[in-house]
Amino acid sequence: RHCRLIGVPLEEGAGRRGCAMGPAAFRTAGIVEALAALGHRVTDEGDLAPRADPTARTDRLSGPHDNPALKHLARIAGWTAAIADAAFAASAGPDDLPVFLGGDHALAAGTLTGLARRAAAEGRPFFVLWLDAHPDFHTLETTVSGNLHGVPMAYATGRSGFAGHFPEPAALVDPAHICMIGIRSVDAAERGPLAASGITVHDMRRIDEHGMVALLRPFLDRVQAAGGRLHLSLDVDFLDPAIAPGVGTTVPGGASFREAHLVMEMLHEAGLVDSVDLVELNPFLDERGRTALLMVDLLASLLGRRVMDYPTRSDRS
Ligand code: DIR
Ligand code: MN
Ligand code: MN
Ligand code: MN
Repeated sequence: RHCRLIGVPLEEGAGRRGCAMGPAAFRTAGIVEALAALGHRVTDEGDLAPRADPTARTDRLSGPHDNPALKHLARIAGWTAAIADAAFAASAGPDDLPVFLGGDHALAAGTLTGLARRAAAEGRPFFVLWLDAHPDFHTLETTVSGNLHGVPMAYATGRSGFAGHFPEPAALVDPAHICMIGIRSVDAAERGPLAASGITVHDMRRIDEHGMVALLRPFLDRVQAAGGRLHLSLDVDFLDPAIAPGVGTTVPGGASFREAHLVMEMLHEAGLVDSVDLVELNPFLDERGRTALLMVDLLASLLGRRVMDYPTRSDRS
């Protein structure tokens, strides 16, 4: 594959600063070298910048639907426009595999809609595997924190209230083509709409009870049968905080080291993933880069690294 690394130093969508350092931390953790060692062509395409988006002239919604909690609305709208165009452009070639180095999860408003546009142009259905503690299914009107990393899935699936504030999406994501795994923090205002949406939601309890394979396999079979384009959106807080402390919104009871690698190994074997978001890494909160290194190892697993050809610590020293 041609792995196209695209840095998205966006941190205004999260409640704590630091995600803007994410792209640099992934590079320091050796992401280019890890993918190149697997035989992929790798290009580091640098960092994106937000557009001055004419859609959002203010940080406020007007009228009765205003939400005083909202933070950086116009700025995130400008990022969304730039990211959506970059995602569409970076997915044009048959071998292209764009990897978006976040940056907080607000960046998925751009990647999901830009990649949905690409899939539509190809005449293929677009599927999303969402690995996260959170569904990020708030609208601009329902978010309580006002942190816009909590809204990208609502925007990309066409929930109401974004028009005139975020860019008009070139294409939407069909909720029936979304599978969420690892969910364990859902706000009250998200619950009803999420349950009614048609999105497949596997919370942590379902992983405990059925195991990762039984949850993931049916979804991958559906993508395969449909000839679909598959996007992986991996939020650091999918992982248990004991192994991934470098994130601003830790939630106890997350995916284990092996559960996470198993997902990546299954995705590699299926050969279906066409694009990836690595989001919410906050190097300011990390412990000597261990979360950045784990995320790079997971991506390497997705792109073909196996135990039998992985250098051990003693080989490397
Ligand atoms: C919470 C936390 N649902 C919010 N969201 C996210 O602020 O809306 N944390 N995405 O990572
Ligand atoms: Mn998220
Ligand atoms: Mn999350
Ligand atoms: Mn409005």
